[in-house]
Amino acid sequence: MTIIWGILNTTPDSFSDGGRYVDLDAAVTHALRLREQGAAVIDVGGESTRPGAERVPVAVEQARVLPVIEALTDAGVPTSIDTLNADTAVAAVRAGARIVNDVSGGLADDRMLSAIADLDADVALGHWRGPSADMYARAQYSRVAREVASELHERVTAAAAAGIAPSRVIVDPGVGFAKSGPQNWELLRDLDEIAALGHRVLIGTSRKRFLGEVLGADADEQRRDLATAVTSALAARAGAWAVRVHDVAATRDALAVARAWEGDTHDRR
Ligand code: PMM
Repeated sequence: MTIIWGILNTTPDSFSDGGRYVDLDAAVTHALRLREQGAAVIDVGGESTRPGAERVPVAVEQARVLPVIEALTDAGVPTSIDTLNADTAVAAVRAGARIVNDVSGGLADDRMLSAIADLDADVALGHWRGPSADMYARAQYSRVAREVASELHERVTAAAAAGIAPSRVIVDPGVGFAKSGPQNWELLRDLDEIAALGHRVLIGTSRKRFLGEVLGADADEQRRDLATAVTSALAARAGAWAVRVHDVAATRDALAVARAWEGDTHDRR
């Protein structure tokens, strides 16, 4: 069964829910709501990775995320830490996070993989070709899924060399990271090439630009959430272990429909 990661961005500049959850109480309340709606994990991020985003100082990132992770851990809610920084990953796991979610697959901080090796946490390695500020210049592929799989395989090998057991590794093909709209769709269509790596697969399409491109420039957040629920259900059908979304309730319903399609009509209300 595909699980849901609920997104909690504590950044003032994230493109989709920017600024709303900077306040600790508001962040925790929102996360508890996502949990109630069916999120198995709350993915806490303190630095935006959206295209064009500037880096923030590590101290600022940690001041945003650590109190939220501590509060959610106290409340018994599993969390992951969405970070490019090894120091933040270590501090977040000490605060209770169970998974390090590094969209760069360990490339942004060369201390990341060895730091994770010493932690009691799993790691999600994303496909990445460089910093947000200029990633679209790197969107050159002949067969996108094959190249993403091979570059992810390199990251998994680097993780193993750093001492991270393969069973701890989740892979994420990085929808929207150094990929054009059509390349994102091709990647999703060929998801079996990513699944063939033999690791749990995480997919994040939520509210991303390529959905807006299909729906029309005026598509608001609500319409992108509906589109996200559809892509998440299709990703589930293609074998995704987890989907990372803002609107947990809509995706929970879409996943229930996908399961029923597969013959699982078990009532989970
Ligand atoms: N996308 C974003 C941030 N973190 N993490 C993973 N593992 N996969 C993703 O696709 C991903 C991510 C960017 O989206 P956001 O700014 O809405 O969080």
